Amino acid sequence: QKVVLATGNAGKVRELADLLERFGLDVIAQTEFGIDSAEETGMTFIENAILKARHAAQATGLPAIADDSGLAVQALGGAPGIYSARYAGVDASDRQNLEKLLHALENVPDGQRQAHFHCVLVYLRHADDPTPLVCHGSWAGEITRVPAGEGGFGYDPVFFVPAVGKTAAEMGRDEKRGLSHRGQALKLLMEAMRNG
Ligand code: ITT
Repeated sequence: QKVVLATGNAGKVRELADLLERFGLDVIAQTEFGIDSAEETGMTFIENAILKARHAAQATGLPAIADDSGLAVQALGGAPGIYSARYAGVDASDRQNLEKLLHALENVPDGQRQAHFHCVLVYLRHADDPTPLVCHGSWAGEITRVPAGEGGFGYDPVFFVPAVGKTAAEMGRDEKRGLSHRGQALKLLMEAMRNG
């Protein structure tokens, strides 16, 4: 079964594609079709994930999986949230977003730096599928004062997981996936797909 992975984010592809392949899907990244990105006009991770999956399904005629995710920081009232990818501006790099976050939290004391990653994965059987599969995972951590680690992507170097004593960027790919918002959403999605 072919499926288009509706993301232009290479970090997401690395964390999703191999398990979906092992699950039995023939995963084709959106970039291989040269599809442009969908406009993310939704107010929720769920809406944006559906918009992205629908856009890719429309453009390819294939079933589509999309990931909308982000970081919600308690001391910032849940920001950057759905705006995580463009926190420091529309064309901001991961590094610029992360620097902006550290700056925003400069005066927030240790003990008040809690945050959650969220990931919503959506599976659309076809562009006008009225009952998409929608799965959510979240991951609790704390924002560090300095980046640490080379793995992962995005905010991983400043996302510290106390129970493990590491940032997400200091974890191996399988270790991160065993704990992360995306790993949990993926597990739920594969269960949902197995059940129809
Ligand atoms: P697509 O829309 O093409 O999938 P995107 O990067 O624009 O790519 P989002 O709009 O979902 O995706 O933004 C998610 C942002 O949240 C992402 O760019 C990261 O900065 C952050 N993020 C999500 N999951 C993360 C993770 O596992 N580790 C670190 N940062 C993450």
